[in-house]
Amino acid sequence: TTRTPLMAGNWKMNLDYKQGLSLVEDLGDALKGGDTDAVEVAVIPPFVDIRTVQTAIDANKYPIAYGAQDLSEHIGTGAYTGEVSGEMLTALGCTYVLVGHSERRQYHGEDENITNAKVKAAIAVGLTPILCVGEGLDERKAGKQVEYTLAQLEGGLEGLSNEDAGRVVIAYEPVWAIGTGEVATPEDAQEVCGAIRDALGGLFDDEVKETVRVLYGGSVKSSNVGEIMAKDDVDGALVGGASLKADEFAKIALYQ
Ligand code: G2H
Repeated sequence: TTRTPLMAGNWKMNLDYKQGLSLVEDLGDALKGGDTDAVEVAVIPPFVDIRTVQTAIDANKYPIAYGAQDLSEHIGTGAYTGEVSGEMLTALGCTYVLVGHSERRQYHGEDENITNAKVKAAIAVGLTPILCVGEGLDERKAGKQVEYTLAQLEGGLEGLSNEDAGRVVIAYEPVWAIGTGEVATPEDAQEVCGAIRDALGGLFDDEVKETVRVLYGGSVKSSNVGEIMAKDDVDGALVGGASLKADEFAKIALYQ
């Protein structure tokens, strides 16, 4: 395919700004000599680390993009205590923003409406949303993983034009495989990632179907990334725990 793989590290609620600085510097070093033209490497730190990460990446010209783990669904400015707007993130040079991660859905009550509003808020300011979708253990046991995941996909992308949909990244993360050490098999990943791509073709035009990157997430590490990336409809990885170690994440990112 012509889709450039995206290897994104979601730091979650880990690393203060000094620790984040060390990690991004170590990652920049670890990526040296690797073929970073063939992949896009991104880090997704906590909000309070982003400025520091930006400064280090700019100063050292590291081949690393970056983004945020969340954004407000409100556009512009306003009395929304605790919220961070998409504009604030673009001002920091962010490329990406996670939307609808299972932890936001589970612990912060983010439903389809909020997720859809956040996707739109991201696109409105030129950020690339990484829309996270995926089933839990109950749906998986019932064989409903495709149906459940596609419903989240459709809800998250509702009302988007072809042009806007073409800019989104989708991350398929089976919730039962997140941070648990359980990994979906490459075949499990391909089944749902392929279904996502087909569904994109039904919801939007063929160009959207062919260009949108579909990532896999859930206990990805250097020892399993190769077989997952070998699947046709997997265009990258969203990595949590294993992205907190520079050498390990560099190995994952340069999986070829
Ligand atoms: C899934 C993933 C990254 P982990 O949440 O978003 O985390 O790799 O720790 O399972």
